[in-house]
Amino acid sequence: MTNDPYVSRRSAKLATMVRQDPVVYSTWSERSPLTLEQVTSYERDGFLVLKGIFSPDEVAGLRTEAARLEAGSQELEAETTITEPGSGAIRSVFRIHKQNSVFARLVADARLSKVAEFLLGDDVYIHQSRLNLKQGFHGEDFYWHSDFETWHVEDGMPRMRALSMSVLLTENTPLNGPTMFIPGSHKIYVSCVGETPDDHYKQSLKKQEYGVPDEESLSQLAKDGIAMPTGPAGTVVIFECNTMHGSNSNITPYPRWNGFFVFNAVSNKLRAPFGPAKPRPEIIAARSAVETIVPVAGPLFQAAA
Ligand code: 6CS
Ligand code: FE
Repeated sequence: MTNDPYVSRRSAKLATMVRQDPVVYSTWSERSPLTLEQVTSYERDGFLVLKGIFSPDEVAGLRTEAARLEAGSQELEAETTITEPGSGAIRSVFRIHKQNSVFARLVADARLSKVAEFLLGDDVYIHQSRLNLKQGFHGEDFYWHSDFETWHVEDGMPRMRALSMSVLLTENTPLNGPTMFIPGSHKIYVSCVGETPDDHYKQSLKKQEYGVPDEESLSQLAKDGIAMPTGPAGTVVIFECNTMHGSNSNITPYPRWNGFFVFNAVSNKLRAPFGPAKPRPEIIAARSAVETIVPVAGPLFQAAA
């Protein structure tokens, strides 16, 4: 009998269970990198929107770098680029913090990393990074899911002590498929049905079909509403690893490019997957190359000499 409190994809029976882990692992003080109101809001809702933490020049620099990558100006590790099942347009570029110096600097930035350290109550490292380039006309949806359910079952992430920071690289409007969150859903774990297929990630990163919550559970979670944060490039949306989220397809001409950077507590490093025996590759889940982040203060881009 497994003593895994977050069993999923093990039976044909659906189940939901109460979260067994704290949401915020530190006690707030005047020295915390967030206000008490922000911490309270994040603990209650499972996500938090930060606007205006980067200067217009920094935002422009991030946007330019994303456009360079999208235009294919940088050679990327082949298997890190995921295309849309329909059009073949680029859907995601994984492990971007290891392939590109601008995003390597971004994840270390104190304005992000120190917030992650506070919320996770530990030193942190990047479990996964990706640019999700939801292109105009061709950007397809990301169906509802809990990231933790996948990272627990397929990557062996022991506990809910991780969070994602989504840095908007183009404006997210109600029209071009922003990420939607179900407030409070992080406090309920939805155990999914179905056996994880071998090499599931080759399919799931294009369109996830296992580890997908059932409609009854989703309807129950969403009974008090769904939130859809929008904002200009440079907005940061922090969301807890178990917050139910998803996004619609983008049939507008306006690209929705977002960077996603997953901070995991170093005390929560990956073990053997709690589902399939074979761990997912390093490009999706850092397992051997785990480097504790050293927060870096100052502007993202050094002023030209
Ligand atoms: O499987 C994963 O790790 C990825 N899948 C989704 C839909 N969100 C988290 C992550 O990018
Ligand atoms: Fe996700």
